[in-house]
Amino acid sequence: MTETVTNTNDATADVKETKDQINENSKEETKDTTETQTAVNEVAASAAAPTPVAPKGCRNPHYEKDIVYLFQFSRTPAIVSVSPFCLKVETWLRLAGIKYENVDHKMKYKSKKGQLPFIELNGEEIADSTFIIKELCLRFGKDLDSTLDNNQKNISHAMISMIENHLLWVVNWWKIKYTDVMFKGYKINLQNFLGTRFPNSILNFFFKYKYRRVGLKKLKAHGIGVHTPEEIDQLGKNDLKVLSDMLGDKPYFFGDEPTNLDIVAFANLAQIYFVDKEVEYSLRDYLIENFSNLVGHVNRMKERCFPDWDDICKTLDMNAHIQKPASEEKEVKSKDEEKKAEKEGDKIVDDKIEKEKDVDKEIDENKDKDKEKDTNKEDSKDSK
Ligand SMILES: N[C@@H](CCC(=O)N[C@@H](CS)C(=O)NCC(=O)O)C(=O)O
Repeated sequence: MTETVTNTNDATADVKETKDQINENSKEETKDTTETQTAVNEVAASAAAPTPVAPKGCRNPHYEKDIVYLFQFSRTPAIVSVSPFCLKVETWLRLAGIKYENVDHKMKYKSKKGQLPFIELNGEEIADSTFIIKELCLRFGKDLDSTLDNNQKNISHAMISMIENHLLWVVNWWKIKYTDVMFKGYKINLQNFLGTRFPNSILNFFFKYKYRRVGLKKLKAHGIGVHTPEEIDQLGKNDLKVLSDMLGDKPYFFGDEPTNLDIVAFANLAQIYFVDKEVEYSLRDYLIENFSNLVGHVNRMKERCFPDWDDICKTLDMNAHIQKPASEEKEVKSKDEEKKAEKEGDKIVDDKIEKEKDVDKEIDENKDKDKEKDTNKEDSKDSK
């Protein structure tokens, strides 16, 4: 990251020196003053330009002007973001061609609204995917819906509402209800996800406990949580059918170019489609078997917006889109090796736990057998 906060003292000294030099020269010769004055003005202007002072609470004080700093979740080997809202913002940034950096905070921060994603732009926090996109659209003049007529805009609004307030909750229900399966489905390694060296078995236990406890309450509050699994599954299938019908055989929902609706649809369908095939997920199977146009859409968006998708999932690099100096490349490679070692370490711990469980089971069984023998002895004594 480039340091943008310039040293004002040095700059002021430079200006003073330049001015003194020019004054000296002007005493001797008065010609070329206009040219020289322009140079002075330029240097003075650069020194007088206000040094960006990070506002209080800014998480990334060494920001570069007009670069969007995105705070989201860590990568996983199956999907670049397990949050449809975060994936929506990153996809939008890429499609709009706006310079951005992900802040690799390992879930340390949340917005003032208590959620992810949020961004910082010139030191200012903007939270919530919809408000982020609205603000960036205004500030950078990049409206991806600019070609839509009023009717299309209304349809887009209604469809986005359906996806984010209904389909997303069908998927959230699955993520919360089957946390273990979800972890496997996205190949989440909590050590890497949270950036800690605590053993995964302990992290899994606490994270799942908290995630489930909070999640189940949210599902109830939303309303989806009161239905049976079969009913929820059907609700999801209904939404997929609507999306598939609306898309038809067009490459994108409103024609040849993607708009905000394509971004939201992609960010949410990806959560279903990229669940690892090793894991059972009926909605994913239904999507693949029945809606080949939606599958085509997900892949089209992935290729267009994330040509580095596979690379990201392999390296878990938050900023694969940014060219790195050679020294950092090496660091990424050694991090890869570290991750591999961590994985192997986890397997050893998991195997050990399994073995310990077997030993415990054997001890319990032996205890039961001993008890049985003792009771039999007692019984035979009594009968004698
Ligand atoms: N309306 C928000 C929703 C964001 C949201 O629900 N984020 C979730 C992750 S997908 C989150 O941060 N959850 C943590 C929490 O609510 O405590 C948006 O569009 O950004």
